[in-house]
Amino acid sequence: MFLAFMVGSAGSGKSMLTAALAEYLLEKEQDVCIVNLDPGVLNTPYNPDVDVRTYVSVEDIQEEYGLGPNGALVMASDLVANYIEDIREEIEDIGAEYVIIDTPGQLELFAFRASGPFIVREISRDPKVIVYLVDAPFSANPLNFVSTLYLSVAVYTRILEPQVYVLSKVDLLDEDTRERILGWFEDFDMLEADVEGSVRDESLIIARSIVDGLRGIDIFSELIPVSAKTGEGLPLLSAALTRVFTGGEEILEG
Ligand SMILES: Nc1nc2c(ncn2[C@@H]2O[C@H](COP(=O)(O)OP(=O)(O)OP(=O)(O)O)[C@@H](O)[C@H]2O)c(=O)[nH]1
Ligand SMILES: [Mg+2]
Repeated sequence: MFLAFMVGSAGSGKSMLTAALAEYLLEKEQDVCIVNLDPGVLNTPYNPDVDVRTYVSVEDIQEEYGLGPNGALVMASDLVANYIEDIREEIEDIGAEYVIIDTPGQLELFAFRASGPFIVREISRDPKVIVYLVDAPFSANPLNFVSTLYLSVAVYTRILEPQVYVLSKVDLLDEDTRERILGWFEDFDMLEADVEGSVRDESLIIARSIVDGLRGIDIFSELIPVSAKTGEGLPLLSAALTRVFTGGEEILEG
């Protein structure tokens, strides 16, 4: 069994990508199980095989504890940890080869509270990968791109599983912007130049230092342009996942 967690900032396209990747793998006649770990989601663009909302209800928590929507979401995400054995059993009973896991809308609920890393650790002992979504329209600004990468580093320090980077919603970018963002990921000198160009003089030293900070971090392997809407990039993403899961021994066809 292989587990792929979709992780990214709010609205980065996690749920849509969960649906699109599952559909792609099913078409390739792979066994797929979809898990929804987001207790706050109202409608999912897929039919979850395993759903935390069976165990935890944000509405009930809001009523019972008199919390606002954000407080209730925090509590709900933590409470999911209490049901991790049930969730693990459900996933094991289904016994699919690929388990695609949609995570809570707010990345910080999943990555920065104790419950998220605990859930990732306890959900299975099988190989895992974090699919980190870099929101394409948001990342067209070089400083936003840098902050998204830092966020992914923070996720890595918490979860310590291999990360595959996806430039999500790439259908929303024009060709130039798309190439520029992909170029930044490959070449931090280019990123530095564009960051410097986008800040005022007094922030220049800070801008240089933050890009320099990225140079020492070697978790950035490749950034795969993907659209859940058009299906672009799904074969590349699937091949990248296979490489992680098989330690590079096997490369998926087409
Ligand atoms: N054009 C385009 N829009 C997308 C794509 N993926 C997602 N969207 C849109 O982006 C918005 C957010 O998508 P979701 O999949 O719900 O993102 P999410 O990360 O699950 O969002 P939260 O769980 O609410 O944080 C929706 O309006 C989607 O229709 C894509 O590949 N292309
Ligand atoms: Mg979602």
